[in-house]
Amino acid sequence: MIAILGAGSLGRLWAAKLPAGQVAFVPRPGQIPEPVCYQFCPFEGQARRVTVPWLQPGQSPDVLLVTTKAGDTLEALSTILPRLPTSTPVILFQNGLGSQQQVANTWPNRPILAASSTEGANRPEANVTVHAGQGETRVGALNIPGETHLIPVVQSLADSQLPLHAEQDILSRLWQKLVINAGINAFTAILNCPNGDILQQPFYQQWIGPLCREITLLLKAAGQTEQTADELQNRIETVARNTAANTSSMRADILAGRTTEIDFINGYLVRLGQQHGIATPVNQMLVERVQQLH
Ligand code: NAD
Ligand code: KPL
Repeated sequence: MIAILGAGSLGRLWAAKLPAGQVAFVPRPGQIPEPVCYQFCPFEGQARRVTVPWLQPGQSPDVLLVTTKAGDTLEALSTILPRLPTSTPVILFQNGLGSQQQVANTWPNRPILAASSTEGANRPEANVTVHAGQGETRVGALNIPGETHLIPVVQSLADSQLPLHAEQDILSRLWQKLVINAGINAFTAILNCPNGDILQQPFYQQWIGPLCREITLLLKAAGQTEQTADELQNRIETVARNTAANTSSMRADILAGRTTEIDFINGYLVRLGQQHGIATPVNQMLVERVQQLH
């Protein structure tokens, strides 16, 4: 049995793709025990109805997928983890960085893994989940107890048919995605435009160079593969062009009136800069501008 904490877009994608009967959502305390029913629109092919039960008291899943937003993750896990055996592997699917470390530091003896996923899922209506973009998911251990669980959990998720790989250096993968999100998401939210449109905007053109210079110093301070500011900007702009028509997750959150994950993207970079004595005025400015939109 695979349990999923966070019955939102990504959680519903995984629940729909995993074999029926092998997956359950973790309820919030006091949640109505009726199963979750929704229409699932796969990337290709016919839409279908999906029904997912809630995890029942006493049921012990083989693995827990955590698909809450970064800012909700610690609190959500605090409710469920005391009820699960210490040996249950936990896979964190959050974007950005910071929430993963919070979880690993809070439960150092539990097997904690993280996933970096480029799948795209959204919910245009409450009871409709769309698999909007095909990507891949890399899973790796965040702590030593997680290491022995890596291959078994990747095997147990393979039934989903979603492209999935075991990753030996998941922190580096999370960093690579963080850098892209740090250079695209806030701009799309502030400018209220699709990803590709930021490239023509004076606000983006003014700040992307200084932003990449800050990130270059932070990558070095964090012991990550060093990249020049120009290399970073090229990578960011390649992704912006390849996803030109997309609404970024941060812009989507703002448009839907949800809290964004800015604290775990540019906000994480600001906190890292403070720890290392590296000034991050552009990241700070982007955090403040997005927070004003909340
Ligand atoms: P979402 O807001 O659609 O889903 C989060 C769900 O968690 C919501 O249904 C919310 O009610 C639930 N939740 C919050 N607190 C809870 C609690 N205490 N107990 C139980 N449930 C709780 O968000 P999403 O788009 O599914 O994204 C989830 C995470 O996955 C984010 O960090 C996001 O960056 C990352 N991610 C999403 C996608 C995607 O395509 N949607 C792709 C890659 C990564
Ligand atoms: O990951 C993304 C997001 O929207 O969060 C990008 C790469 C910007 C694609 O939209």
